[in-house]
Amino acid sequence: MTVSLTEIAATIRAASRIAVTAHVRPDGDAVGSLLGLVLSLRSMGKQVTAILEDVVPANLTFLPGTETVIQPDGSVLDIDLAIALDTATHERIGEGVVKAFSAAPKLVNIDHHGTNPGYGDLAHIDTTAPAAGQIVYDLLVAGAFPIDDAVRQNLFVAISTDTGSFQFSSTNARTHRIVAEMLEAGLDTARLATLCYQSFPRRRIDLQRAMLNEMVFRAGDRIASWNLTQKLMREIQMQPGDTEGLIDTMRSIDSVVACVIFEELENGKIRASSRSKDARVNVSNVCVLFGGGGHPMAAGARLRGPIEEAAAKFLSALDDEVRRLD
Ligand SMILES: [Mn+2]
Repeated sequence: MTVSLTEIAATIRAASRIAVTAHVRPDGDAVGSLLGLVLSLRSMGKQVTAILEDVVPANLTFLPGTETVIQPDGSVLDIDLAIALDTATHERIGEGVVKAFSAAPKLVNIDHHGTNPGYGDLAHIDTTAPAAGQIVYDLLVAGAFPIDDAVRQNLFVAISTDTGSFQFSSTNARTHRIVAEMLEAGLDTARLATLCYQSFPRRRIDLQRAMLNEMVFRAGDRIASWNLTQKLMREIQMQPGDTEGLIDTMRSIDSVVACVIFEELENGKIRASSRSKDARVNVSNVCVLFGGGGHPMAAGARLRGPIEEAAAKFLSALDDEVRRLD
């Protein structure tokens, strides 16, 4: 059951000690929607903890407020309200954050993933929103909560990164209206776009070069995939956040309708990160087969290693999905 943003705003207004989190391995939408909400609530005088299981990746540390984000230290937070943003399942907030939230009398779940089961005491799941940041903006409007430049910077980056710079089909009229309001309020969107898309470390380009050399095609060049190994990550000293947007290069190839990056994690598991470019090809359905999920055109799953075996299994299921086009 999805509750209205007005009801969630009232719940937030009634709380004084609040903690906000988002998913593990946070991306632009996770960090941006988290800090957009946190900074607004702090300027209302609320005592707000911003907590993420994993550190904010280096490519996002330009966002105002990142220096105030903490990681769980094993303790349980003394709060009236916990909020999870952009997180499709409760476990995806991370083990440490689950524990930190364990004494919270109420958990609010705000998300845009269709596979979100609606966990928590109050859930607002809007699959028409292209980014959790867009829902947070509408929540701030619904509650008449303060929106200043720092809040706008965070929510703009959340929306921009999750829509692929307003390219993906999930981008809607509301998305552009929100950005228009931000521009009217004086937000420097060009500066933020430069920081997001024109400021890659050389290390990240080395990673991209390896991908271009090593990616493979199948299903008549309609599927592209790449295995990102621990060996390569060590060689180029990869940092969290370096892979963000990398998959879009594969998706940009004309014949490609679906693409996947298989990433070898430190624990030996394989993270499959998949994208589709055709509404008839639903990569979320494929990820669900392996216990994952997400959006129809952007989804992920974790598989057992080794990487070659995980890739073979996933790609064979993806072949079936792409065959829908025949
Ligand atoms: Mn998102």
